[in-house]
Amino acid sequence: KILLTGALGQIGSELTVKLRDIYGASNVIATDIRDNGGDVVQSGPFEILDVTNTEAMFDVAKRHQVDTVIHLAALLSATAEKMPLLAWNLNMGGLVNALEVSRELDCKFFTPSSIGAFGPTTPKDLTPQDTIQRPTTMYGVNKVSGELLCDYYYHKYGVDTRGLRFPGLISYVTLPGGGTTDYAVDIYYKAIEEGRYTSYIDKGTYMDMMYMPDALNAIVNLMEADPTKLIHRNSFNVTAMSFEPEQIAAEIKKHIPNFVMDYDVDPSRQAIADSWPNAIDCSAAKQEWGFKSEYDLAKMTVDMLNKLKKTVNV
Ligand code: VAH
Repeated sequence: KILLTGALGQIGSELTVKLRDIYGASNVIATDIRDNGGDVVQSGPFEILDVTNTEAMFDVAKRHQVDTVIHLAALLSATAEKMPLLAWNLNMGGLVNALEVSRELDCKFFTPSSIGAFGPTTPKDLTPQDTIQRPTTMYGVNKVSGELLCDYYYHKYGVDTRGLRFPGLISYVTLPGGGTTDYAVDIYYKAIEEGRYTSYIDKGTYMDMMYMPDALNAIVNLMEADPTKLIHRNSFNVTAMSFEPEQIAAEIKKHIPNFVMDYDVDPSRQAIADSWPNAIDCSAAKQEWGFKSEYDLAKMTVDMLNKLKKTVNV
């Protein structure tokens, strides 16, 4: 049985559905701080859970006798930079609670890290799996601390912790929320709704990205990987593509010829993006558990536009 926190978030909304398809709806207990009445809430067990409430998390985990914890509840980079202390309390308080539940109930554990765990002194191109990690954002501090804490729980208590350093994730199920890479989500919605987009990230700003289906497969494949093959655990570099705003705009123009993009750079989110790598190396993930991605920018754009045309009012 799987306890999933942050089930209504960008990853959680789709991972809950996928895990219920694979392992059976009744085996995936979805939780979040609120109830939005959507299909995550309707399609299987759902509970309101504030991950900073230790007793509440132990209560849910014990009542459902979970053996796996997938901890997704967190504030993303742009929001965390606006409210750094709230981010520290939620991102680290929630993580410690989820790790303590996993230790006491002997659960397998997953939580995502991010390219945000790297900083301005990290090599920016083909960023290695093992390298300098001195992030300059609260989100990055949370992610590096989280990686170290998850490795600690593995080495000290034997908790089977595993993690992925995700690039910007792109999906059509949830609206962009609080991330720096979310321009690459918003651009698709605006291209269909308005035929135009004003990017808050400047041209020439390369960031790693991945389409959500590849991210969900990576989580399942890592969690099902043979633990004896894992040299690393928290957390693996994974990416599918790296692009800058002009490139995603050009790809959209192939399908919406009149699409136009201009820029109104947001200094705060631009500074976050500038501190991150241009493109990371994911050979460790490929070698240790066979990571691969299916979607490049062209294939993702076709799927995103087709799916969004069905959901947003053109
Ligand atoms: C963010 N989408 O922008 C998240 C992610 C690598 C970016 O961590 O904060």
